[in-house]
Amino acid sequence: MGDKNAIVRLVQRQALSCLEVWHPNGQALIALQGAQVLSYQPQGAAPVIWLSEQAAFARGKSVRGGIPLCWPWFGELARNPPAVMHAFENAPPPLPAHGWVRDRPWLLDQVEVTEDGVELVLSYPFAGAWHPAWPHPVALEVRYRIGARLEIQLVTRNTGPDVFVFTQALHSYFAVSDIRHIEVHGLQGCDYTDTLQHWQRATQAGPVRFDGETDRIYHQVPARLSILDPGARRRIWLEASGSRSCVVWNPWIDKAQRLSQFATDAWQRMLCIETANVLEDSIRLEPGASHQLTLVIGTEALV
Ligand code: TA6
Repeated sequence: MGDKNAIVRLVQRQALSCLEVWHPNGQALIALQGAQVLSYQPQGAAPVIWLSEQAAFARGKSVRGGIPLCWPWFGELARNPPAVMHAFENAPPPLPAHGWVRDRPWLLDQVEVTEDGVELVLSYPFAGAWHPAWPHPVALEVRYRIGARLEIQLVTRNTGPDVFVFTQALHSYFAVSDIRHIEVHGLQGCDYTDTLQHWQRATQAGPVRFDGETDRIYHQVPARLSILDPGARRRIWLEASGSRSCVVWNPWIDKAQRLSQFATDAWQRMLCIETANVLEDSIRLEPGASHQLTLVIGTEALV
């Protein structure tokens, strides 16, 4: 028996058809393009997921903010392990950053309303859809559960006869009061690859604090991370499974000027913590096997 007050309706945001989800426990907006969460907030709370004030809801371009789904590679393809790049050696360049499914149409397969929240299932329609000459049959599905928390499950299933290797990320943009006054907890002691320091390795000492452009890939990360935000008097926590990497990114002042759909001061109000499997944490999927990347996002007040 679902909650009779819940609403799931199709709305238009400029060129994009989106699912507006309202449940007594939480609300969200999800674009069918990229199956991209654009906004999420628990009932009565401030937005947890950041959406650019200059967001463009245009076909063929992921909306700045929300939770873009990066698959079957993260970042620049050329920076991926050879086994990932190899699959695309016959694909005509240029290939987009973060894979190709985040800005293409997905299908809505299932809607279920329960007392706790609304569950949506969307899938990428490989049959007949464009993809850059990737030779492997695969099924790709995302499950969202919107309620007092936001639960995400990205499932990749190898439906073909050959093994393949992929990388991936839930590219989550979080809303923060001021990037200069928050900390990320849980990464202390983890090794990371600093993409701004010639991809050199380093080790995180203490909480992550921000005083400049930050673009790091952390490895062997724990399941639970959190953003401590005294200015918002809250902690945002992330509980992941099926993920061994985490990307922490803030563009700061200069890069913010070069980003599309991004106000010059927006760097102060956002932080990406991306639940991922990248670089040495790429996933090797045997024929018939599935991989599930799961993330639960919640908040708690700072007393
Ligand atoms: O995840 C961090 C990152 O790779 C940054 O280097 C920056 O490029 C960001 O993703 C946004 O990428 P996009 O293609 O969405 O502008």
